[in-house]
Amino acid sequence: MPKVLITGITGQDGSYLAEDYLSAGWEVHGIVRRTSMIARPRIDHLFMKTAEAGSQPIKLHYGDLNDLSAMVRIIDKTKPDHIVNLGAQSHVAVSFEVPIETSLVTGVGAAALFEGVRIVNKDIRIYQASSSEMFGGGSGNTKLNENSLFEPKSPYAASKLYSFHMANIYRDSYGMHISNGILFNHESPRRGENFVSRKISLAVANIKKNRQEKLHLGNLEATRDWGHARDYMRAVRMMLDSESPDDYVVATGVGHSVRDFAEQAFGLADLDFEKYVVIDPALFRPNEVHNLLGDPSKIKKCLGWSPEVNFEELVHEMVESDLSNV
Ligand code: NAP
Ligand code: G4F
Repeated sequence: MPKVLITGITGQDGSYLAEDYLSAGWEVHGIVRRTSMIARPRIDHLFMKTAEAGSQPIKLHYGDLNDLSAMVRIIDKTKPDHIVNLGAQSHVAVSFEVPIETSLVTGVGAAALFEGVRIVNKDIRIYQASSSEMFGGGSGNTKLNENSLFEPKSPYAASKLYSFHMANIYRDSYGMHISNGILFNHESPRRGENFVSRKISLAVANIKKNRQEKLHLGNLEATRDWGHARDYMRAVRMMLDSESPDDYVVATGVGHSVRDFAEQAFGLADLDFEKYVVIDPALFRPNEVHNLLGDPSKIKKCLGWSPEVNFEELVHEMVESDLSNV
């Protein structure tokens, strides 16, 4: 049975990717941090409650991306065919508060993983979760592609750019199969609650059920190219399955503002967003990425990927999910 090792398996993307690999018949290994709470709500459903622990097709291992010895131990023990590096301090605004931690986990942590693979077995295929944040944004209609200039605007983006370059350096220097997916924003009902899409869908549900009065937001005019996380994790597997490693932009090619997202989400619950949204200066970032719009032509042409869920369907799924869960 082929094996995959996923860092960041407890996150939004890790949960979809684990499902995808399991349904394809792979054995799934995940790296988790020790936390005081054992609950891992995004992946709990993947464990068969009645099975013996040893016979589970999914297994978790304690480790931290900053601990090279743990990485080497886990890679050596699990002997994976693929490694997917999703682990990161992934929140842009938070990275201004904890820039050093972000650099260590999101930047150096990735390098530690590549080095661990080089030490144990250079033939393991690796996916590195790079980000459209590395571009620092374009003007409203500029579609960013693999050749666009990188101008990182946050500690998060700079850390991702470092790991992007390290992935390329390991690929070129040692012939390793490492691909960078330059993914634009992707969301789902499993999105972390402090990213703007989920913050909005959750607020809509809470306001509808009289549990919240107002929604505080920052910059409503920022635009993003929002897709669905499940579609984007399908792209990740395509990169890993491809014979030659490469770098690919993954995006829908359609942009919307935060205002558009809020307007549509509130509208789905028959609420007028103007009545509930409060602009809070504290939520503006020290250095904003105003527009992110991607050009996925390369991955469409080379790997045959295209997104299946559009913006309207995405917002609908998130709002419906929060309405039924709140
Ligand atoms: P997420 O929900 O924030 O998940 C991040 C994961 O990283 C969690 O499982 C987290 O574990 C783990 N992690 C954090 N610090 C770690 C450490 N020191 N050692 C090991 N694991 C650690 O992020 P996501 O949205 O799924 O995104 C997945 C990856 O894609 C991230 O690298 C992100 O930067 C990148 N990315 C995301 C998007 C997007 O729009 N979602 C776009 C481009 C790139 P805990 O559960 O213990 O916190
Ligand atoms: O949802 P966001 O926090 O996502 P952001 O900063 O675009 O980053 C996400 O996508 C990146 C890919 O492009 C990933 F690499 C990264 O890991 C993460 O997944 O913010 C989106 C926009 C920003 O312009 C922000 O200023 O929404 C604006 N915004 C307005 N009010 C807000 C809020 N963002 C958040 N989180 N919270 C607000 O209240």
